[in-house]
Amino acid sequence: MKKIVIAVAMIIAIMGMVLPASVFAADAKPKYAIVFKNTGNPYGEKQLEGFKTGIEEQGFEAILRSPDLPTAEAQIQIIEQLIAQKVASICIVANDYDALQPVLKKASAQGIKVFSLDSSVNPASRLTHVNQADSEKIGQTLIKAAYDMAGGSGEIAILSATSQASNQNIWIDFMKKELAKPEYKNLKLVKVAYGDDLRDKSVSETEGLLRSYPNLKVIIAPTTVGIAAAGKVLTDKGLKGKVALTGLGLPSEMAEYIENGVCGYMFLWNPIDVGYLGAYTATALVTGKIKGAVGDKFSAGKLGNYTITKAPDGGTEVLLGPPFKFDKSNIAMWKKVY
Ligand code: RAM
Repeated sequence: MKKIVIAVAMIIAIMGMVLPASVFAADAKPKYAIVFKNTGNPYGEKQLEGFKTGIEEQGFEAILRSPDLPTAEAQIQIIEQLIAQKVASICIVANDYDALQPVLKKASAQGIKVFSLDSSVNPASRLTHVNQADSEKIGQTLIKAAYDMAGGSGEIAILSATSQASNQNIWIDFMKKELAKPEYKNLKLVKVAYGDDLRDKSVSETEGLLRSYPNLKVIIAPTTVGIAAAGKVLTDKGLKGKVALTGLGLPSEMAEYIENGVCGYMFLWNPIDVGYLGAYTATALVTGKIKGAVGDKFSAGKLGNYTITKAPDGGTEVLLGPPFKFDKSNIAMWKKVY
């Protein structure tokens, strides 16, 4: 018996010397990776789920990663591991616009196709960016909502995610530009608070806003974690009708606060579709169908055809579509979807 075991081991060892490693690999499918901001965010899980579906239905392997905390450092560690794993592409939902550049450049230099999704990296670090909705329109839509909820005047505050998240920051920039228009002169942005997409911190930041600004009329939270935390605080404190709430929320998490009237209405897109579009962007880049240049066209499975356009930051992007409004009339249906 011992002799047989030794003989088999020797045969395996010799084959290992003469045959390429890929023959032994359990599966030699190209690996497509996505890295989200942090764990514990149901929105992020939906995006990862859409990416996985899109990659697997094309016959490839998806690697889904998220660090525990939403920091650039934690994402850099994960990207280093993905480079070592020789993935075909990396789709990054960035915790910082610039800080990931060295590690992403390193990945690109090794032939890995790098692009961002949801929260972008700078144009020098990416081939393109998968954007969920027009960034300027998001800013304009949220300010218009706050204006209507405030009755045209008063104090408003923003509850964001991390101070370094580029998606939140670009939306906040566009909100500030919108607020500078004459029609919004009576609306005063008193504070931008950062809940870091962590539930507890978002709750305490909301409480801080209420303490510091007793006349606050509206909270805009352009983050699904933030808006759900604010919905809970306003509900628990019985502030419905006194402090209004809007922003970008996940229907399944926000249904309760839309149904109880704390949040009149909010906006979002389908996070599963964002991830799915990312999957087809990844394979189109890896096969060379697109380079990430303006005018490049590709087909994204069940979502149809897309064309790459110029992004507001000077890089390029693929736009999923317009944001969708959720209110009492449709939330019951959408809360079951995502
Ligand atoms: C949070 C995340 C995500 C953002 C949504 C709206 O879940 O910050 O990046 O796109 O909100």
